[in-house]
Amino acid sequence: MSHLKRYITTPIYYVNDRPHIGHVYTTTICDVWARFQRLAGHDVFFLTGTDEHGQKVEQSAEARGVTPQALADENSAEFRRIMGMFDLTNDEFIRTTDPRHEQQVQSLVKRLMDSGDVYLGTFEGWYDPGQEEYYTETKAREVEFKSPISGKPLERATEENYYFKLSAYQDRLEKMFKDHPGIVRPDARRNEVLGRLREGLLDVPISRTNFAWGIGVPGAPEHVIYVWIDALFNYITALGLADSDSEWYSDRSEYWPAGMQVIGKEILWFHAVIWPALLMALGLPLPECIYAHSFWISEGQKMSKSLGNFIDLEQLQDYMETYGSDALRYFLATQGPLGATDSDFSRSQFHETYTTDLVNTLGNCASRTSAMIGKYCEGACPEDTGECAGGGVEWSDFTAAQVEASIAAMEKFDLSGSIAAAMSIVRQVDAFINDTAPFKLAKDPDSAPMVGNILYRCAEAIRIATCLLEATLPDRVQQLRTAWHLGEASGDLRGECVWGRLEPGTTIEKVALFPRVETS
Ligand code: ME8
Repeated sequence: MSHLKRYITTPIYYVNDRPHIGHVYTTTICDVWARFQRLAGHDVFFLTGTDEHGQKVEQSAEARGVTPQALADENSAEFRRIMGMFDLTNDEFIRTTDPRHEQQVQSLVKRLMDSGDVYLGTFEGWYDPGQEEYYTETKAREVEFKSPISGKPLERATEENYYFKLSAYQDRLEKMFKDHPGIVRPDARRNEVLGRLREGLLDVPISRTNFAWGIGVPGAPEHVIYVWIDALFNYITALGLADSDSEWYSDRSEYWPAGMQVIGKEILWFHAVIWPALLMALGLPLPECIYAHSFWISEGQKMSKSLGNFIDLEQLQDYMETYGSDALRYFLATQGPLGATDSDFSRSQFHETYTTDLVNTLGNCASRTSAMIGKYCEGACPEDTGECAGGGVEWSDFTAAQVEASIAAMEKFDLSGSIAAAMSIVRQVDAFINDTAPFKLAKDPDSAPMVGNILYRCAEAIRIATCLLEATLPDRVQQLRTAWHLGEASGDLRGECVWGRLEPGTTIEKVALFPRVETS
């Protein structure tokens, strides 16, 4: 990635549902990336928000006897609340009912009408009311005239609609995938899109007339702009791209194009095909990467409303209370469904990951090291006199290689790879302590310099590893920074990770970062 300004987005979440693990997951992994980029000195804009229009919201509101706006207000507030609850550092929370978004969507659609990319046409075919999606005769036959999502019968539909001329973008989209194969990742997802692209593209209806809860088509208010078009535009309206007189534009327009747009695999088509085609039609640059992750499943089963096995906010809160918010972030980032396979969210695996990585490895190493510095060096960071301390580790080279590996993995949105590189430093410290046994050497007063050398190396390696882990474990790394008097992050991650930055003489207090949790 070449930009100094880095823009990362999550999908905007539907307000007709309550927040659950899926929403927390996507927003958390984006938060890890955003924090990491900020620690590396980049100017980051991190966007999330809520998708508030459409027939489903209108129907849910009607069922509850409230206005769609009231339902949207209530549930959007709930999504906004989780951003605070999980300490997610989004720079904006966009709502599609915000007049600043609505007005820009209208002007974007108007531009597409003026350029001929949007035209009025008649559709005859099938409609899935649950998904708000139209099917051609061929597609409807393929799914046996039933919704592949809800299983309910498709309805016959004839409608005069505005269409987006997607078919005109077939060649340009094919070329896009050829020239920028990394635009959709992981590879398995890109290949899936390519396969479907080869079947040929049809124009997409982008307006509806059978309900009212949405943004009116400019000049034809009986038509409501399709919720997906309205929603996709959030990524650029939040930067004010369609209103050059706005504050949003003056403050944020330079963040486009996005560096990373993260979504779940079920909304790949809209983001990998329709979204780039809309941008091409508007003459805007394309995002660098659309990353479609897979799904969390629960204790081996797909999560669904009917099974009632969604990991909900209450459960997530329970994990946070028991293990701490950093533990939840660590589990989501390292064990989650980045890549092409689904991941199982199970209590036992959560516990095991916490105990193995955070209690027994990182927590234990930091506490052993600080306890020994307390005991053998009066709590002051010793000096590394360079005397061979045994253990056979070239610390400076070894840590430099892990730092580069960790940064490179994060660039590719390989969160677990980035974290693994940092954790390999901590594991090396663990092995080093066992090999060199400073607690034995300390019995002989003549070995004091050697003990100091060993402990300096341990503390310095832990310091470097935690710089790399800070985006994932912000709370506990802050605790370590305080106890070890390391100061705040400088915004120069690479520089901070250079071996030897830890000043001898620094007060190193004992830390207990991750308390052991007993399973009930
Ligand atoms: O689709 N595992 O909103 P939505 C992991 N409004 N992530 C999951 C998940 C799971 N089991 N379930 C959901 C919408 N997600 C539209 C998007 S964007 C212009 C409009 C996450 O509320 C994942 O990121 O249904 C998925 O894409 C998103 O929640 C869907 O949220």
